[in-house]
Amino acid sequence: MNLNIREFSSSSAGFRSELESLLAWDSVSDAGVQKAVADIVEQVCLKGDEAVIEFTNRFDRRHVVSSAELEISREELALAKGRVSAELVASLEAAAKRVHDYHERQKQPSWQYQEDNGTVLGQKVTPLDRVGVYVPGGKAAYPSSVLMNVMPAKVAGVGEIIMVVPTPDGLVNDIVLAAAYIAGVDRVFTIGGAQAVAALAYGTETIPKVDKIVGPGNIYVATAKKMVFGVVGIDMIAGPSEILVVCDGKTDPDWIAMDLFSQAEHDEDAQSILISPDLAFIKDVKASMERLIETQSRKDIIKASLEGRGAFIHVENMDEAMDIANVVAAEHLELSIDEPEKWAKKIRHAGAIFMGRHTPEALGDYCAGPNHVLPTSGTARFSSPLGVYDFQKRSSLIYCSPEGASELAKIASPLARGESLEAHAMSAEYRILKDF
Ligand code: HSO
Ligand code: ZN
Repeated sequence: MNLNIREFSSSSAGFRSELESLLAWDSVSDAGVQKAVADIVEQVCLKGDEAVIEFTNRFDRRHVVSSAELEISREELALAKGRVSAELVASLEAAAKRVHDYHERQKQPSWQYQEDNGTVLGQKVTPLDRVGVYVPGGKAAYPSSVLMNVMPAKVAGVGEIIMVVPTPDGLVNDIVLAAAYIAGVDRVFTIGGAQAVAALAYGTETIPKVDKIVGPGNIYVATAKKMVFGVVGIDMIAGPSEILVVCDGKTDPDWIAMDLFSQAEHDEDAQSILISPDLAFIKDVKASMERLIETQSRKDIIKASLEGRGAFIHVENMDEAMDIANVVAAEHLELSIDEPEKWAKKIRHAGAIFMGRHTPEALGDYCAGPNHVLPTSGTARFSSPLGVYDFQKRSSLIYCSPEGASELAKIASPLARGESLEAHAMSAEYRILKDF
């Protein structure tokens, strides 16, 4: 199949603007969607279960009469797991363990230190009480994402994890439920869309109110999450998936072609880019792609993604490749090159860095251990993978000894008076020791 993929070179005059237009992503929020979501959120907030049931029956074509029908028990999750093949269950369990072990290392302890006069200062780390995990239904229902969202919350010690997953026409996805069981989700409700987000944010008679909502979703879910932010915490709002492969031309072109496909197959808006200093290699990869795409069950999505947002970029050398990679700040960066550790030192912006020819993104998506929920659309410049730290919060700790308070009060008093805040000043001054 002929593929019409954008190709350009860093030495061409219009390179910067070409790169800019390649990376441009318009996440326009539709006024119609905003209005519809605002209405759903308001109804759920006002009417609770009644509204949740009404929207669920309408949007998911269900016939729920009582809110009790919305919950899937742990026993039912175990039954769903029993319907999944032993091989797949073993892989889910192995992946869960690896993701768990990786995230264990992210745990941040509380800390404190004591000053000479006895004053103690520190930071106390506390897991969130209750978290909601949104799991999409339909096309983007990924059991691996259940593991990636739930495991860090588990490791953080979150008190209760509530999962919501829509079941259009009442059809449940056994693999998603098996993943929920294995990950240790506490309660599962078969609701989705903006109504599920609103129910988690405000709580209903049946759905417990949570402190933070994480997990991917369609435009309605993303809009609802933005709308309830402030009432609850939310994770990032993810854009389409991206992969940037840097290859020196010495990896099998079929491997690189398939790595690029692995992101492109997610959806038409996904972005796959190859950077190489070897023009002949770029041609080889293109030929591999044109041959291999015929074998792909999702070839229409792959083609649309590659032709819409994919690119081949020819560079002069590896230093230039790294500079461009830092500008792209890709969600996934593959360094399919010699001495990947050396070059990775030059990378400042990427959600995840996959080092070497034997480290395809797909292994990270499922089971290497690091999280696959990563910053997209260049946001790796300022944000990080989903992690244990997203499910922990921090409180400052201050204990003043009498001597310590006296010393601090002498600093605070002039500052308070400088701000014309007399009560502050006096509150501090009361602590000044007379004979100190
Ligand atoms: N690559 C996706 C995650 C995923 N891949 C789930 C397969 N399943 C995140 O960008
Ligand atoms: Zn993926």
